[in-house]
Amino acid sequence: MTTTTYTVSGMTCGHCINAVTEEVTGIAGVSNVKVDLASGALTITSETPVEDAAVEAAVDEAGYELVSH
Ligand SMILES: [Cu+2]
Repeated sequence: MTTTTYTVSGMTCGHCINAVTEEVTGIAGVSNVKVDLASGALTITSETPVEDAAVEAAVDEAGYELVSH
């Protein structure tokens, strides 16, 4: 298992957390997704390391922006 933490900007409420969680959970191999609204931290647990581009695309699809990792 691999855990990677990214930072997402633009999230303001529980709906945002759900949207990001749903999209990121859809990435192949991802087993757990945790979002901290206050810090914008997105923590992804996966079987094998996920591609940064896949995470960026998923966050973008949810309507937010990946600012760092
Ligand atoms: Cu929201």
